[in-house]
Amino acid sequence: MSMMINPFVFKPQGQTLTADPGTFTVTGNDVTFKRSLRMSAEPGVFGLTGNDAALSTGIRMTAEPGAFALTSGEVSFKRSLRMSAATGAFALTGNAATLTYAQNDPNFSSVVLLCGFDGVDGATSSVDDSNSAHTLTFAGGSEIDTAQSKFGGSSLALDGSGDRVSVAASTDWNFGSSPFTIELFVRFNTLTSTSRSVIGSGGTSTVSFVMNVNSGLSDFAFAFSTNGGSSFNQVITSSGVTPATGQWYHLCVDRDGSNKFRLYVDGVMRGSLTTASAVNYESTALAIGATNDSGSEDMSGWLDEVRITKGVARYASDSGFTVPTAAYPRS
Ligand SMILES: [Ca+2]
Repeated sequence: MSMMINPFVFKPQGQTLTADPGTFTVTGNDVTFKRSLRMSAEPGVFGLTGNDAALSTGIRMTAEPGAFALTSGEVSFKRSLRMSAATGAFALTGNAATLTYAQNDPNFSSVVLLCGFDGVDGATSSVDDSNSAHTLTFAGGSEIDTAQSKFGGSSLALDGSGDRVSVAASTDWNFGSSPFTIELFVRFNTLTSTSRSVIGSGGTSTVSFVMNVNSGLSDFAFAFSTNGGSSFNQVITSSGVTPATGQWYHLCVDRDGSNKFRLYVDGVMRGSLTTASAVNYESTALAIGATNDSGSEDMSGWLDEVRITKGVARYASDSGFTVPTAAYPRS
């Protein structure tokens, strides 16, 4: 691949490419931008030319040999863009641009779900950026919403009345007794005295796991079953934090190699327990925004950057971690 960059400033460590207002050009033969690309251009002339291109839903763009051109006065590509061009002439020109490459994730091969919910306001579909590329099914009135976003300009909006995004049954949710990490950003619109769930899986009479706000609204919790019964026999509740509406929280649970489960709120460990038992698995859909795919205890609010990593305890620290300040890497 050859690439000419002018007048970009390239910062290898931060993997960030920026250009001040003015003309810029990126040209090359056989160019590939990965999904982690963020590219935006302020109002002004913008041109993208190359050899044949197809732009499909999910904002994936590929180019086969042939001629293609994409032009606009103002262009913004979201994080989920994948752009590639086969060998041949390729040019990218514009007026003020920022290209940001996310840091590579050394555990990306273990990521089994990664949802940024970036898209057009009101859209009822989105993509899973993990290698599993699960199909996301928007139930009820679930939709992409640009009114609230942690990263990427939009998030998933759920109204607490039948909304959830379901992801079909998969052994990706069968954690067994191995490490795993579930994390996401959530912002509640309303909270009532009923338990409200942000993510979960399992049946209604044979439960698996759930991350939620407990009834009474006194704490967050991660609950799971080790016996496949009708109620969660293991519960980690948070202490020292009271769930509230109108603010983003980073919620996370991980299980390390010593079988310690930690529940973190905004990077602070707020609860833990240790058990060697496996987390029950019921071969049911994963519900984003509810306890299960029946829609039980569905939440009202927004979710962003939902990530599940199987086989890895990403944080495994009583001292907690620094909450991500950018979207998770897409590679
Ligand atoms: Ca987003």
